[in-house]
Amino acid sequence: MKLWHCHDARSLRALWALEEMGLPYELEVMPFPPRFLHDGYLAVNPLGTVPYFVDGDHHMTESSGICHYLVEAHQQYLFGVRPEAPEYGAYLNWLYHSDATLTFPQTLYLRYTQLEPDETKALVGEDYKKWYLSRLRMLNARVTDHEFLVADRFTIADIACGYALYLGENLGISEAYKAPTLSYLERLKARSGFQRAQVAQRQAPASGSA
Ligand SMILES: N[C@@H](CCC(=O)N[C@@H](CS)C(=O)NCC(=O)O)C(=O)O
Repeated sequence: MKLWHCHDARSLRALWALEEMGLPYELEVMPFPPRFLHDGYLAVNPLGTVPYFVDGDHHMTESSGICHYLVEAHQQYLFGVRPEAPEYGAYLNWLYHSDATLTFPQTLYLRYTQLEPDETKALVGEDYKKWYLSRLRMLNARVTDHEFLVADRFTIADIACGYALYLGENLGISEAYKAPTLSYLERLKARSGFQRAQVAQRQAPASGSA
């Protein structure tokens, strides 16, 4: 398996999952955005985004989808929920929620306040920040009286949604997180799998700067 990654980008979901599962993988860490700063990356992934992931004939570009793939294709059910379990619907819902509902407005905040800043777009960015924070309502309610999102154990749903919380922290917009959400994020970051992913992304040889 090979994962193309940029430091702390959404590909961290896949890297964190690989580390939690203890699966062997090759990691290529590129400068961000790789579309411009990593020669030849568009030939690998025409979208130019990270993650890009290859396992044999399987090629994937969706961070939460890769986590799901690893559970199913590599039989990592310790980190997943089987269809016959009562929590299966909730599990899939959190997995999709992580990117479609949470990371989506964060990306627009990042784009309009940091990557392409100008006065008008900054207002749009601020609006998406508020939108993102209001969308944490469901997660906050859940972690107020549960240690993890589903099945009373750590799963890839925690990786997928936990990454969105971590991205919010890196974007400097976590000051509005409620106390249960903040403690949940701290619990996730304290995991050895998360720490190993951090070490892996720091230690991988840098490649392909333009
Ligand atoms: N839905 C995809 C989105 C992938 C994505 O947009 N990744 C961002 C990094 S967080 C990226 O590569 N942006 C650079 C670009 O669009 O050129 C996922 O969850 O993996």
